[in-house]
Amino acid sequence: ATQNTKNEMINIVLFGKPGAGKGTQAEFLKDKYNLVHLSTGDIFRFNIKNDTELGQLAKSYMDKGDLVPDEVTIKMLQDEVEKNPNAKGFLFDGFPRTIAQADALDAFLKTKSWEVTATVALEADDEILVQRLLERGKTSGRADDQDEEKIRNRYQEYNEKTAPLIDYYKAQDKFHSVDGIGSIAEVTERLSTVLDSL
Ligand code: B4P
Repeated sequence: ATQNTKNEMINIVLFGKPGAGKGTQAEFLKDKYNLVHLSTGDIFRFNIKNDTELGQLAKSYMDKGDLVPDEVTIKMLQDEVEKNPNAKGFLFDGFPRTIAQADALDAFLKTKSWEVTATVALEADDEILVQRLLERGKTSGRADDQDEEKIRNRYQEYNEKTAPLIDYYKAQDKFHSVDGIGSIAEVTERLSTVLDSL
């Protein structure tokens, strides 16, 4: 396990394909490990709901199932970290999603003498996940969950831009993965086993 020597700061990256359950699991993990939960997807959706400039920009990408540009996402994430000066650690949910975002995160944390402690990935088959998202789309009102074409595009974005992060974190010896299929409680239990070992 990697440790931040300067302090007890624990920074976890929760990783996985669209619909893998990152947001679902983060709700449990943030309380259990006393981490500040930062979901870039949630922050974008909050901005869309409030019709901010950032929200309008993000919406044009998210509605198609495209990733929001790196500069915008990175700046937003850094601002959110700065808003939590007393955090004991962060749970990054849905960020980073590109190598550029991962590099920016490493560089940014380094300015505070922090680092990513570990990345935990939720593993699941595309077909199961597409079904989950279509199911959610019936009630979520999320444009990106509504039709299969947009959902497929999100998987393409994932495969092209996000999947390379697996090797990125493996090279740093920080990559862990757990089976994301099973009940929500079972998956939380598997994630906890990894986090407790850090
Ligand atoms: P996110 O909000 O991160 O959404 P996600 O990948 O769809 O979902 P997540 O994995 O959190 O799944 P959830 O728990 O909700 O991203 C949305 C969009 O925002 C992106 O496509 C992109 O456009 C933009 N964006 C976000 N971050 C970005 C970044 N860093 N850079 C650029 N763009 C970015 O679970 C999904 C469903 O499965 C739910 O309905 C849930 O109830 C169900 N479920 C969960 N666990 C289950 C289980 N164990 N069994 C059965 N069902 C389960």
